[in-house]
Amino acid sequence: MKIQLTMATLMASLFLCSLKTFADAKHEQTDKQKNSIILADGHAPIGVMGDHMHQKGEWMIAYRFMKMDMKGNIRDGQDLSPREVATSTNHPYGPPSLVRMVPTEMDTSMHMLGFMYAPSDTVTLALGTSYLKKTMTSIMFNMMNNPMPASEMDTSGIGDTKVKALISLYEQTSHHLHANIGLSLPSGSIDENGMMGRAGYGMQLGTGTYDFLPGITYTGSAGQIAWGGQAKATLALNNNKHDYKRDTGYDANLWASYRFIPALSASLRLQHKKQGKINGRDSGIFAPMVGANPDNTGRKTTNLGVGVNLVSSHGILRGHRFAFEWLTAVDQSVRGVQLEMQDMLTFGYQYAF
Ligand SMILES: [Cu+2]
Repeated sequence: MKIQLTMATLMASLFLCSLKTFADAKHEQTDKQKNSIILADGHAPIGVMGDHMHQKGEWMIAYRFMKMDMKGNIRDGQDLSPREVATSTNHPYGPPSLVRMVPTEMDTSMHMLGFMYAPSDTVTLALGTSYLKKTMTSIMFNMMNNPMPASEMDTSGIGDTKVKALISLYEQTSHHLHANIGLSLPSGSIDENGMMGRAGYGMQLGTGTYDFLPGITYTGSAGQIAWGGQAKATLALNNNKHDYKRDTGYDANLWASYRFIPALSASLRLQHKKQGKINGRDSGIFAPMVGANPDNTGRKTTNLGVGVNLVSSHGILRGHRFAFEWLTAVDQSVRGVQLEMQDMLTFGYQYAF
């Protein structure tokens, strides 16, 4: 715990120190940089994080709104009705011996605020924070397996904080490679309550753990076509205060875009990600609901996305970027019984100066 705190403090001070040099660096920007054309495809699809670096002294602020929809239950690739889930899913902390609370839908919306700053051409620092709202609709079954009216519950608050450094590894006119080194700090709550005890793992707002976030990003371009790939992992460094952590997860992305005019590009993205299962158990999560059992956590999802990037090079809108991406799940496998991922929308605004 001490080492992780020291690491966190170190990264935070690194970030703060670099802010000091901002004023000086700002003056070094040449007239050429000020008048250059900014290309829409200079950034990856908006759902990809840490895809680009900045030039020395450059800042960026970013706001993203993400909305994810999950609906319907699946097990072993089969759709299950709420009653099928209730009559066939074990509740290990019983009685009762079967789950009584079955989710039918879950919406997650997230507001993300990000800052980037480049103390040099080879290092870009990034800080990200978020506000989350999770809403879950469930059906409760009585002892005769008859459904009661659907009920809704939600949790909301600050999510985990991410501190990252992007380090350039290879830079050429049409090819770029950088390492993503990050740390996730447990600012998100893992104490959210439900109707009975703590809410399920999926309804909590943070991991409760310090997570190491290594990754690598490649981007390339030729004329009006740009492409890229990114692989990232999430490794929990400790067990949280409720005695669990998530197993290692990963997120792999491939994308390509076409630029119609300098200000507008459209993209396609293929994403394959794994969310690690809950390792350990929070004894405060014991209600007879599907999401209370770590056996019903962890999943692999393959998503396909289409997106649009917009940027202006002129006037007062110079440097302001707007982007939009819609991802839909094309394949997924879940451990145990879980809600099925449907789609995800991301809207983003970015401004570099
Ligand atoms: Cu940026």
